[in-house]
Amino acid sequence: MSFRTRLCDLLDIEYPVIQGGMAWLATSSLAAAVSEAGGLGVVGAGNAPPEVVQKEIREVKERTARPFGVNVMLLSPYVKEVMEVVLRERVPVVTTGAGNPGIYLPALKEVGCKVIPVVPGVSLARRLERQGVDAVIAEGTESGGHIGETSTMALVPQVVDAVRIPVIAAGGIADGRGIVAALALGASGVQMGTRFVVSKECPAHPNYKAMIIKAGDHDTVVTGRVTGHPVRVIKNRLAREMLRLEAEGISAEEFEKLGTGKYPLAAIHGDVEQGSVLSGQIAGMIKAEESVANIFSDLVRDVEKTLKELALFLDGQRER
Ligand code: TUI
Repeated sequence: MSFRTRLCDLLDIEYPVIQGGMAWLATSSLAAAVSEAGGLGVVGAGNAPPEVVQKEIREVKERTARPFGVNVMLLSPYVKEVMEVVLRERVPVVTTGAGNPGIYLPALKEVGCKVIPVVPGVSLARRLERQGVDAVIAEGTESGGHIGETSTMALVPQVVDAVRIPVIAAGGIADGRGIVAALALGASGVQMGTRFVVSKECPAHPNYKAMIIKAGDHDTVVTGRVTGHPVRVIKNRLAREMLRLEAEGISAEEFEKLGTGKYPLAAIHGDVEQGSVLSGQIAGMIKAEESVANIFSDLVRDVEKTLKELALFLDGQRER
């Protein structure tokens, strides 16, 4: 079965599934596996220095001949240098997060790089379409990490109605039902993060993966609203402490000091109580670590099953 959309043609991929560019977690190993499975693998630059991003890009190129992307986190202190690496390495696709990539667009387009920014709302989507981006990712507040305010269910159809370029739905999607729901909202594809964190090819510490597997539907919280950059994480000792200090009126500067170094502490060193365990609300659905190839075969089977059930419903042969 195939469920090709215009996103597949745009990116030259088999399935309209993009992997989230998670800082520390979206390495060459994960990105190459996703691209090899027929989706778009993405290296997450996060706050990494340009030499590290360059090394990861070269490793992806060694592991797969298929298209891949780099996610540029626009609040990174190295954003300019990372963009230079992306241009030099002729990376086929750039996704961006945590800001407006407008000033980098002319240079990226000049080398033929496809640019797909994350947008938290309609106005930025419209503005970026006018500036020539190739697609947008409408990321709902269900997502892990730095988030906007609007839910995927409300955001995606509003962005779809506002632009003509393909819209990719993100936030709260981890299986075939979620993919079909996104297509029903008018999206041309999905971006998934949390499910790929719990894959064999993702280098997240085993404690990090175990925490997502153990999590239920109510186990994420949003910290850092005081900084203007809210982040969804699994509720652990650090998150509780952060929420308590925020309720007591901690300043943005003090909060940011408290957060420094907390992503790698959990993701790499496995301290999932004192570190930040970034995860989407869909964590409760993820039950086991799997290979990326298995995740893709499961997604494809599940999309087909869901579409068949909907067709039976339409024919009056199934109740809803
Ligand atoms: O970027 C993400 N998720 C992230 S980035 C990250 S590292 C970080 N940690 C703490 C604070 C800030 C960053 C961890 N997780 N997702 C994509 C995303 N982009 N979510 C929200 C946005 C966004 C928000 C505002 C995109 C554009 C935007 O526009 C503001 C403007 O300048 O118009």
